[in-house]
Amino acid sequence: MNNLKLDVADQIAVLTINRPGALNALNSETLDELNAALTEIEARDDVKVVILTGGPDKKDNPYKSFVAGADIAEMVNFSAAEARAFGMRAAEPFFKLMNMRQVTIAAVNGFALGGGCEIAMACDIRIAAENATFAQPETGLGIIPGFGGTQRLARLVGMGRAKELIFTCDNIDAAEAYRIGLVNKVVAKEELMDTAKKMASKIISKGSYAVSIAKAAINNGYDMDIKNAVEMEANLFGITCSTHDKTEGMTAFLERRAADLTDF
Ligand code: CO8
Repeated sequence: MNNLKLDVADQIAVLTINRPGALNALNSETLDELNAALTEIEARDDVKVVILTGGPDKKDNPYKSFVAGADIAEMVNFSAAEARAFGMRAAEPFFKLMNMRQVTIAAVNGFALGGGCEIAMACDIRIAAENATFAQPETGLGIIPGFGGTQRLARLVGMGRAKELIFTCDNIDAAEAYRIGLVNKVVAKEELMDTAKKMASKIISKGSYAVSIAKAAINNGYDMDIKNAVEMEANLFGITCSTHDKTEGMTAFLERRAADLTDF
């Protein structure tokens, strides 16, 4: 892979977007590599959590940029059809981040602009370094967010705030992103990866099958009416009751000992 690095250790896959000359902007090649890497990860039993982050810039500053957007140099001459195809090319890996059975965490280590904010929003959880900057600058470029930003931002922070951010193109810092619910946590930049890995380890210590079913329940129910959503949840709850982990987890509680979860 030219623009992506994959490191797996302790059941955590760290995916680093690495285009130092373009502040990790997403071009077609990177989107395809991301899609291939996520397909591989989905099939791996030794990965329970994926952490997505940005590599250093060309001066080797690791906290400059998470992803500075979609690649403007690639998009500048797009026809309408090419632009649509580019959007759909991103939709596949972005939906993987959102729906894959493993938990996905964006560790936002600097600029998360345009497509950078959008890819972070496709992850389950966002942890930001204190120096991170978020924005949807697209309308200033004469376009709109096209990697799901008009949809996911409104779902995360509410329609009013999403409209303000998209219409004004304002940059917001990590503290403001936390205040409006765009990120889950803000930490000192030096602590970003440790914090993400600690959260990943905590998630891994739970029943991984139950976590993946809970993720599916939250995702699938979000756009359903509440009655059908709760029924869907009851059905999924029933499935978790057929697992070893349910028997072991509850028996261990009653016997006042630590549970030995096997992830199914
Ligand atoms: N695309 C391509 N190259 C980029 C991008 C980008 N998004 N961002 C930065 N770069 C490149 C610069 O061109 C520069 O390259 P070079 O060194 O060869 O001149 C290098 O990265 C370093 O950038 P700067 O010199 O500009 O660094 P600064 O520290 O001065 O500024 C900024 C950093 C503020 C991040 C600045 O680079 C910037 O404003 N970047 C663009 C941010 C932006 O507008 N992002 C949104 C892009 S649009 C988008 O994401 C749409 C998504 C949906 C598409 C859907 C299609 C269907």
